[in-house]
Amino acid sequence: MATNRTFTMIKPDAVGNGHIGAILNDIIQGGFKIIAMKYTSLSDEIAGQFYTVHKERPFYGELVSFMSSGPIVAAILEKENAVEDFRKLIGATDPSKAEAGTIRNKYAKSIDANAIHGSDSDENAEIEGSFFFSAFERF
Ligand code: DGI
Repeated sequence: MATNRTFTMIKPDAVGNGHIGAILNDIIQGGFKIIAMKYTSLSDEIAGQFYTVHKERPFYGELVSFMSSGPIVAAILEKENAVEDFRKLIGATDPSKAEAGTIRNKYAKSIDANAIHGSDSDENAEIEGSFFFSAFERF
């Protein structure tokens, strides 16, 4: 499998609960290399643009206001089979269904505040990474 990239965000709940260090450690121990990273926060407008694919879903408004409720950490990660392996590392969307040892199992409390984002396809990884990082920030 060729080395490729995925995009992640440590969400406001996990940042607020002091889990940035532990989550980055799990990511690095999981074999991912950090290609780009920033600590920032999202306005309602920017969060709405990022999650525009979910615009028609009933939880879109809640999702957007949650994602703009506090600081986040955004990063581009590299590994063989990055998208699929990262989805395994973070676990199911609903933390009560996430396998033991996964990031959502360890650090998330609910389906809406679920600690971390991971791209669901190579195409979205590229779109999401470019949304946050300009070309010269991506090595
Ligand atoms: O790819 P995922 O993040 O695992 O999940 P997704 O693409 O289905 O949904 C994107 C995010 O939307 C998810 O991480 C948390 C939020 N979400 C998903 N389902 C619900 C939800 N938020 C609320 N409030 N209620 C839901 O049922």
